[in-house]
Amino acid sequence: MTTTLPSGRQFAPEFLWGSATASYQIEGAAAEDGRLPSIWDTFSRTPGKVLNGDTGDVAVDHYHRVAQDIEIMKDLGLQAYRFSIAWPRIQPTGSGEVNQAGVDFYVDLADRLIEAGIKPVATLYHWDLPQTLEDEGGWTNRRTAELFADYARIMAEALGDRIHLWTTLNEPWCSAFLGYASGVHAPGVTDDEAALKAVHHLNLAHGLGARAVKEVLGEDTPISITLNTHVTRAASDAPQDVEAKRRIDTIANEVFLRPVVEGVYPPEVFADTAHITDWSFVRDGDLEIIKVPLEVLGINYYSTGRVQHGTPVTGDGEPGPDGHKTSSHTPFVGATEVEFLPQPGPHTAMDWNIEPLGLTELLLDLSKRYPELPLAITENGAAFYDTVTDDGRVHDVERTSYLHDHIEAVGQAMDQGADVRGYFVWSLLDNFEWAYGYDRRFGIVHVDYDTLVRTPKDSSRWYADLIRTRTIAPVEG
Ligand code: IFM
Repeated sequence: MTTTLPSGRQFAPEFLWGSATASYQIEGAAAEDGRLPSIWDTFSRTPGKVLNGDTGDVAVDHYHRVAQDIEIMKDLGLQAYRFSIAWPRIQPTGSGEVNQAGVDFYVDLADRLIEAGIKPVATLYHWDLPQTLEDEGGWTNRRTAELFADYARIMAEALGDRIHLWTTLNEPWCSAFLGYASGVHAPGVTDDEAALKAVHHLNLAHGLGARAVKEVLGEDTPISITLNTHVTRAASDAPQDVEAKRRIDTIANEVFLRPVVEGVYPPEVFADTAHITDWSFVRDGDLEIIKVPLEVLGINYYSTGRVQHGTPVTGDGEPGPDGHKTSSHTPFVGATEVEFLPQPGPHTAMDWNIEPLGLTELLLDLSKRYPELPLAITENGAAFYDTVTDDGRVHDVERTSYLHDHIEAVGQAMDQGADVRGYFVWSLLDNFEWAYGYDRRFGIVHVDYDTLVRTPKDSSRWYADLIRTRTIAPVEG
């Protein structure tokens, strides 16, 4: 893939450049220092759930290699590092006593980052729910949201003012719908009503967790949530296709955006899902709790989708045209007559189409809807099957081109008025890519999974230059 958008754009000095990871995907040390299993430990150990039977037991051993990984971040000149905290390290059973060794790990991480001049951006939940809580219903159980607030309070007390930006949840859409509807993610449930309950309890957890952090650290503490807002287009202007897109927008985006930003659920979702649930799990006062002033809205963007009126594509684990693994159940609950269509290429190794201007479109749409709400790209990046070549390097020109074009796409949105504050590459390191195990590599730093040796890829050098010069350089090669 070559670049399709121009080079040369310069970004303002205050624009924040970083990279992102998540606990279960990189830490390893799954049974160390008091950590107990999360739903991903259980899921990945269940035969057939993760490609090649891979697990996060070792991952890339970040737990033991923090110092080395921070040196890499320093070399790249990262200004911020977005990591997630593993709830099962902090409260191994999800409630009650605090595991001090787990807390210490993140306090030490934050201290080392600050010492290295890198701003810590902490996500409280990136999918590793303590298994004990799942045994009691997981996100279908309102108590999980209440316990999340206790956990958030513990971390706020421990980390204090070290954190530049707190993020409550990463991509609650995946937790709810891939976890409880299509079941291709942990805990692997296929029950539409459970998924809708999970939606609400995740939203509630966001509100309760954000409020707990603010109670401890003050009203002005910067809070965010990260959503993987789907950019979906209708295959035609035919009313049925337009309605298909509307259904996806509702269940993929609006069901999180509207409560979090506006304190309401989109009324259409009640009609779309009336055959599944009456939503009586939403209690008086919940929506007021969920709406918390945000410092920024985090956006994760990778590709786009195209839909028409039709039958949802199901299957047995192959990547589907909606960008996710297929299962017997669609993750798009309530979108009963919607068919995702294959997207034209180029594609990444995830089979996701590469469409940088979808990001411009998304940022403009959000900033038009919510002009007072700043945005940050909390994840963007691409998986390819990278290898270290004889010269000891990884010539990942496709990834570099992807980053080049998407960062320019952010710039184009900013030209047209979008208030975007920062950009985080997904991911710093090759890592455990959930149901795809270690097969697909997203890192700008290569990890040899046998030796755990880290090799910065060419894309990381290009990104380091961008951070240093604040200018998008052309991609060579
Ligand atoms: O690896 C994931 C990450 O955990 C959440 N956002 C998408 C990434 C790529 O699939």
